[in-house]
Amino acid sequence: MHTLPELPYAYNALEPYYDEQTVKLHHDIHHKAYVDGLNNAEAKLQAARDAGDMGLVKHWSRELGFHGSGHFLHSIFWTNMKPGGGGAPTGAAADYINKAFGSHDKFKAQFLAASNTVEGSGWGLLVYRRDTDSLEILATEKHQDQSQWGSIVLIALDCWEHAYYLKYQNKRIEWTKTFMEHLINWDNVNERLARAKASV
Ligand code: MN3
Repeated sequence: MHTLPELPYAYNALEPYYDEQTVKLHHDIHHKAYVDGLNNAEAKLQAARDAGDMGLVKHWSRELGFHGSGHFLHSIFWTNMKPGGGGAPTGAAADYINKAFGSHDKFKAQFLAASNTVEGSGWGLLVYRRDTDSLEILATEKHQDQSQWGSIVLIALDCWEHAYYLKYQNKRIEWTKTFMEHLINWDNVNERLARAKASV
């Protein structure tokens, strides 16, 4: 069973950049729905195995990919932010960003452009690849399309309208800029990079 992770801060801790109402709805309702959807898909697949009936495996496999990816990306997204966040990358994250993208400014320009132009609902992602020991920026549609197998997510920026519409309305470009300049938790990115590098 998968469970909804607690937020690492209070609902109103990210004000004024991320409003309390959106954080509460986004975490308690939207993220929770992905946890429930993932658990349900796993339960239905177990039932299919037990019954020896594979008739709906195609459907539940799709649900597994969608809700599972939704749960895992939201779990990263919450920890990617902190009160008083933002600024320039630090530590190894800064070194890897400079090496992969040329500079923090160039990284930021590409990451924001990728996030702002995801068609429909999706995510801007910064990922680490162990095979190349390098970083990549992905623009993933829904939670699971346009990804790269083997990527380990370091930054997940939610660009679904539910992530920002109450406060930012249609202005996704302001939401993504605010995330980068006032919310991002570089300590968390560095912790994720260290764990990714150490993973097998
Ligand atoms: Mn979301």
